[in-house]
Amino acid sequence: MDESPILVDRRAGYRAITLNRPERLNAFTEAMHKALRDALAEAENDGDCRALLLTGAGRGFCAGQDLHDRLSKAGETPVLGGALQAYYNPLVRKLRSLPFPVVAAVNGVAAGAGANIALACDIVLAARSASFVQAFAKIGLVPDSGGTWILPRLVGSARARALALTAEPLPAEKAEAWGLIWKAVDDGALMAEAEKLCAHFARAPTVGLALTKHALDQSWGNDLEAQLELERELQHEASLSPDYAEGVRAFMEKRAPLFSGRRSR
Ligand code: LHQ
Repeated sequence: MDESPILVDRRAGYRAITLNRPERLNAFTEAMHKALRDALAEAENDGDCRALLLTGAGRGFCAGQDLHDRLSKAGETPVLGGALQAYYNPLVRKLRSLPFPVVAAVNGVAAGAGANIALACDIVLAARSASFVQAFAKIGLVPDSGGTWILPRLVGSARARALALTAEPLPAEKAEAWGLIWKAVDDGALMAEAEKLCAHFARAPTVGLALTKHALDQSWGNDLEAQLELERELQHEASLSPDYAEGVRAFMEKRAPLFSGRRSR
């Protein structure tokens, strides 16, 4: 078995990253955080990378923080706050701001920070056998990794509160029905669906998609007036991309567009 805490597979136009500590349901250690941080920076700096697929090895997606690891130790020094500041918060910010779509393929249980890291991705597909658990309440912690922000926005206050306060597992199909995730799919079809989506994004107008991610994220804090103004600015920026020119040309010529994903002319 490969001992690296994450596996990176460079595919045509996208990268697949697999959290790889299956014996611990891919719980996060400091080493795994560092490896993931480096892999995300590399993907971001690679102009040919136009999507990212995030999944887990074995039967789980991610069980959150590894409770045996140094970062989990409670005591006199407030190490947990430090762990969020050093690793979890930058990870969530990075997933939200990567300049291409991030697809989570949740292959099994996603618990604690593992659930909220999945939910920070742009599109979440989950195997029918997977579940989402806000496990924090079972160990006296507060949902982190953006959980208290994203849960009420995705499922509304009543459901967010019950999920966070009870730590009850939410099965994938119910997560789809509640709008927590995009789709629950048959276990055997999960990876093929996620790969198909990433292959689609690898040929998509990446600049426009990156600006779309930004607009949607900003909308939570904006009133309509501010959002209209932002859309005006972003549309101007999108219209300067070579892919906009190609999209219009292809439409006029009644052919499929060939998007380069290039960030400037
Ligand atoms: C684990 C873990 C795990 C270590 C399963 N650690 N070994 C941020 C900042 C700093 C510190 C604190 O935390 C945070 C954010 C957080 O993420 S806090 C939340 C941490 N996560 C949890 O509390 C979840 C703990 N795990 C569970 O509740 C269960 O394992 C779930 C519901 C995920 C899965 O249950 P089962 O399917 O029944 O599997 P299992 O419990 O038998 O686990 C399989 C193995 O994985 C087992 O090891 P073993 O040697 O006994 O076979 C577990 O000990 C290990 N494992 N989660 N977080």
